[in-house]
Amino acid sequence: MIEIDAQRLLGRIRELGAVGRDGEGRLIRLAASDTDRQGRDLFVGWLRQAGIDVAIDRVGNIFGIWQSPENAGQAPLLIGSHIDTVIDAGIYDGCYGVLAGLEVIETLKASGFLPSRPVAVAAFTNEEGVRYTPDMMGSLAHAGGVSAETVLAAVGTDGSVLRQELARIGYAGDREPGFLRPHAYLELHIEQGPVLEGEGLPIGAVENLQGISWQRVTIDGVANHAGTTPMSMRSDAGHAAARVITFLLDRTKASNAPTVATVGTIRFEPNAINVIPSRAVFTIDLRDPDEQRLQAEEAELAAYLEQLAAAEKVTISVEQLARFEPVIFDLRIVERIEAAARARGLGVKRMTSGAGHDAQMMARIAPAAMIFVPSAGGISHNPREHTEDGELVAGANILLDVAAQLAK
Ligand code: HGY
Ligand code: MN
Ligand code: MN
Ligand code: MN
Repeated sequence: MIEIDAQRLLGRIRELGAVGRDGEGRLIRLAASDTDRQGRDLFVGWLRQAGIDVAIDRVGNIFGIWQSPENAGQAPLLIGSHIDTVIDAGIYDGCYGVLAGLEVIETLKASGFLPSRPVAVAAFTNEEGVRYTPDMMGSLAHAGGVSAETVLAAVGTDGSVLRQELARIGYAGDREPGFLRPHAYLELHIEQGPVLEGEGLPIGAVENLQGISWQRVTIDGVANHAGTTPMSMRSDAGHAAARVITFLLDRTKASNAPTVATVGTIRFEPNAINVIPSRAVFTIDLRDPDEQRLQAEEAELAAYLEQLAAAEKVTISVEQLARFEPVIFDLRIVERIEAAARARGLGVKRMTSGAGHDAQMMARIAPAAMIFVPSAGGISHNPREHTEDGELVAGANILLDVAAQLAK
């Protein structure tokens, strides 16, 4: 059995993980930012060093395509993920899968393997969705779920426009999103949850991925004096926001369904210690593997907002930032992942992905599946994100084995 070059992969993960640190050492490579450009340049440099053709599409998705005169024009096997990060990120989320895809291509090339089809690796734009929404934006465009024009018109949380930012960092490519129609899609990713570590298993064969609903809630009340306004006479946007957050999180905590809810951002206006907030703006991230239950939770929230607006004498508006249904991956590929793990004597289990991934978009246009490796303490989107070197190498070797089968 051929093996990936462990030191080359681990070295690149660390080298990319050092790119985009702020003054406090936090890793921040938000989509189409200067630090994202640095990460992209590093990855493209490695592609070119490896003699792999580079193609960039209009929304900045980067593709490295290993093809020969014999197989060019065949639908490629595509291995992908992302190298943009959240704020104060770990070094593995997304980057591991992109660099393992590059590693697999270099290893197959060096082994003399002659694939019947091209093998490509993708780094998709704005998977994290922190600066521009929705998340998984580049892969959604590639899968035809949103037009390039809509993506390029996206306005960021900092008021930037994605089209201009991609041009500014030199990644406004010339290929149309979707120019590459994959024969199959594979994504290797850290689990970002506690399941594999909890069961002492090195490999996850991901068979499905939960639905995601992102909403931005704006509550408008009346600014007033904190000292002179009786409690009964307030239209307090801050208190209304607190009640929504408490309703939502208490409800999901009390439920024994797998629904998860997160309020990750909030701001008050005018945001002054002695002024009753006139406005509260916050985001809700609601997820569930079951579409019906996710819709039911969205309906419960909408009903609560309606009655709360009357009770608190405020107005409430909701903007849907992203909405993706649950996804079932390709069972034949899931079975190949399981068999490859067992052939290497590695424990493996089928599992659901709690996180969103580019694979959920690629599953719209090709048979797709994911491979997970453990996350220490189940921690991710946090600088303490960690996976052992041996686990990273094992996952990349499973990716290698399944890729060789699908590209044969
Ligand atoms: O939000 C997610 O699950 C992904 O990391 N963008
Ligand atoms: Mn990720
Ligand atoms: Mn992430
Ligand atoms: Mn993801």
